Amino acid sequence: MERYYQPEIECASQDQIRAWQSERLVKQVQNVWDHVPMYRKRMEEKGLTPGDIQSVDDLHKLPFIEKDDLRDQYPYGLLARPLADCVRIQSTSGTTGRRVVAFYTQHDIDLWEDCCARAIVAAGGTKEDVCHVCYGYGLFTGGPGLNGGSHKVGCLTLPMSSGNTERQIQFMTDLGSTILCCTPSYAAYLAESIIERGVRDKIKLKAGIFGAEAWTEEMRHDIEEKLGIKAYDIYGLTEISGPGVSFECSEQTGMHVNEDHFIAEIINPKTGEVLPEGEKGELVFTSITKEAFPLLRYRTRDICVLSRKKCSCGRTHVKMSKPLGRSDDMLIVKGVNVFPSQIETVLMNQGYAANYQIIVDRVNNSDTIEVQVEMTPEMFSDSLGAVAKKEKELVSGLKAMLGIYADVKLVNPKSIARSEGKAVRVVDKRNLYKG
Ligand code: DLL
Repeated sequence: MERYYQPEIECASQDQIRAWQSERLVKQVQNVWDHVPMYRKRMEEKGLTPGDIQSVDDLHKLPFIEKDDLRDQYPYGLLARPLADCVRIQSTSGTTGRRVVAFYTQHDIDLWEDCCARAIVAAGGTKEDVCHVCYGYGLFTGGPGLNGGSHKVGCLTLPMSSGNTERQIQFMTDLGSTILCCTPSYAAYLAESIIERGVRDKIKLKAGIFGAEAWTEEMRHDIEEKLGIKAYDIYGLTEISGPGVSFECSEQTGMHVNEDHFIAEIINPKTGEVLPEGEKGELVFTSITKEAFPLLRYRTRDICVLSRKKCSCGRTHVKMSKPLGRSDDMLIVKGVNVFPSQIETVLMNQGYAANYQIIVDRVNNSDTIEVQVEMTPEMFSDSLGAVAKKEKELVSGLKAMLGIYADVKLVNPKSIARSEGKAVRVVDKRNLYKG
């Protein structure tokens, strides 16, 4: 079991972690200076040479890099190794703009899978487990990452990929899956389907490793209760490797960043200033061990808090909070910042499942926001008056949370499309009127 629990690394002292980071950062800076023209140019523009970066304390001197830089350099501009040394590409799931592709040498694949293996072990995984992976396989990193991690732990791995819920449940019951890996929205859908089919007592799941999209604590409790499991969060992004950049342990109070591979910083998204531990801001990562596609100070757009508080699991690597939203997912409605997660919290606190959609529009020059949420099956047979009362309760709950009026529409059960991957919760019609 302990194969991928590496206490000498995961429980190392802060001094040791800093020493590893400094040594690896210095090497990585020299590497990109030598091999990636864009980095050399950016550093020169700031009057920097590799010699200016002596330790992690100098990290803040380096320029940031952003998603647009990756798009501009598409496809090969940021490669730090000859293409012949690369064995894989993966790509982001973004639907707008040019896709971003990331390259991996075999060493990069290995370290990525090691990170996923650590996540599985932290969720209680051992070689006795049956690990059911229904993240998508292919260009998306979810399936390949957790698949590789599961192999390393020695679990029996079911490479299910996403979709075909009937078959997922069949295999889950026939083969006794014990660990489920998928997006939280798909886990919620699977839970709903398992209960509907009356096979809850036939499943042997004990843990779920859910990530790739934002989900609230309320949703965690709902899934845990419906499936009778412990649900662990896992975070990552294609640009930095994929899932496993950070993962939750038994304490379930944030995700340990694999600090021997990635340096995390929190910055003020407006000014770029580095913020002290405990302050909320944009998460920035530097990959210090990657060969093919190393990114220095990559702005994730995810809004988080970092904490070095002692963790009961013994791991010492810094913990990041669940992303509190993405700076580019935040909606500004009537001048007020609205995060979809705030809406989800209100819905789930009032007993609804996480099947909802947020529709933002502009009518007569004023923003409107409508939340459509499915009635529970019990409510479906209620009188119109009872439904109107429930809608009112939701409107006042949302007003208290967001500070603005949001229209609420209770819709028929099952009328909102279920997602097999990342759920699309927001339809911002205002974008249609732009340009
Ligand atoms: O979503 C990698 C992944 C796969 C992570 C499976 C976890 C599990 P991308 O498609 O590149 O990669 O999307 C990365 O997804 O910047 C976050 O905004 C969001 N995200 C990822 N994990 C979480 C999470 C994969 N646990 C983007 N909570 C990131 C909230 C998450 N958001």
